[in-house]
Amino acid sequence: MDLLEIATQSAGERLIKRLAIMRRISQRNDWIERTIFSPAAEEAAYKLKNWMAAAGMETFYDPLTNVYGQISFSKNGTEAPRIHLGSHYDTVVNAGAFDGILGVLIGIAVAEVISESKHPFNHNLSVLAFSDEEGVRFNTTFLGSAYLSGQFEEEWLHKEDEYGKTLGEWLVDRAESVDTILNAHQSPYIRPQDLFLEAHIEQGPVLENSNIALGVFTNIAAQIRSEIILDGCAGHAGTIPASLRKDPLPVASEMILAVNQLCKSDESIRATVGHLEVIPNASNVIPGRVKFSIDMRYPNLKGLRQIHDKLSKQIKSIAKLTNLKFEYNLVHEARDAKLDEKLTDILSESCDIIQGSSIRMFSGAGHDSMKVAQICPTSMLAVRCKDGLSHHPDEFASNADCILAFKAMLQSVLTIDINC
Ligand code: HGY
Ligand code: MN
Ligand code: MN
Repeated sequence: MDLLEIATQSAGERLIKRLAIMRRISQRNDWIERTIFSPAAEEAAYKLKNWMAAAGMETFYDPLTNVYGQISFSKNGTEAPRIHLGSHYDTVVNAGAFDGILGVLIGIAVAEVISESKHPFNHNLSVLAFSDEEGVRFNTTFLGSAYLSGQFEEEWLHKEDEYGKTLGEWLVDRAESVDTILNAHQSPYIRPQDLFLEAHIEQGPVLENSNIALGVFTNIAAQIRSEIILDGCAGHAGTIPASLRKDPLPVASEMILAVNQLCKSDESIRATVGHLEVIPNASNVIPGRVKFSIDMRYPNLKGLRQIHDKLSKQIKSIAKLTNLKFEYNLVHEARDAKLDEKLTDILSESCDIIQGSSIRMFSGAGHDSMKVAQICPTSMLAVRCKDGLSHHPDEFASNADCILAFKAMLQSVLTIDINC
């Protein structure tokens, strides 16, 4: 075996070991959960930074605990165009062990091979570990990738978590001034002259049904998230007759049914009520407040906005017929992303080399790539996952498929270095 093959072999072994280490880093003992600013997220960030440093990278944290590293191989210094690899290291609640983190660890493995093998390389190579793609704490997504690519929005500083603590307040704890955050626009780390490649589990069944390990995403669906708050009056479950109740839960149920009907009406619409809060949430108390989320996806933002308008009107008309206080808040919107054709071709050719074929696919799941694609050429490698399951503890990608994805990503980076 030559140096490249030897380095690839050992980096692949470390990749598998690190996936196992990462799945044990969680803020819960009973499931995987790594939310931005949690002790688990910070433990993960620390490990990732050390692994990047061990790959020979100059490493950084930023105020949002993105972790990133760069080896400047370019003779034009650190400001020359960068090849960014990576994904997110935060997770949903009761998460799987591959969503996001696999792409980060593949990026580190590629950097290790190029660094260790001393393979001739002329680009600045950067690995990114985004801190908040899932948006669990503040119910908005892509905070990390938006920040690093100069797309941070000041209003996000006022978003509260479940304890009422705003992002801005979290930054004070982290000895970061709000100005630092807002000035990041001036010198983002991800720039138009760079490019970004993200490896990510498919989170769907297409690759498994096609009996193929790797594919390439060409487009990512648009997404909208909204939050509905209904306020009535809490009361004693045993003494208040129905006619005197101001119970928000039956009304919320009618609204949630409307969401479900919408989904059934058109298979290309994905609308989900994933978060439902009943307050005070006690069996012998009539609820006083109900909060729930609606997550909507559709191939393009124009169509999604029309569907969302129709649904929100329907929900508002249900609220109007009641004597409840009602709030409908649009909390997040991300336009669909068309990924870069040239990079998609390179990833596809790498899949052909590594596995003898490849397929081009649409991603219904959102990714940091949709944010970064608004700044620089971006594309994504999709990795088969068992039963297409994700956002679930049984989420699974085989060691063999993870290694194939790593090799395809390495192949793509070496091709880009020669041709771009
Ligand atoms: O929700 C999504 O599509 C992504 O997994 N954050
Ligand atoms: Mn996810
Ligand atoms: Mn993800």
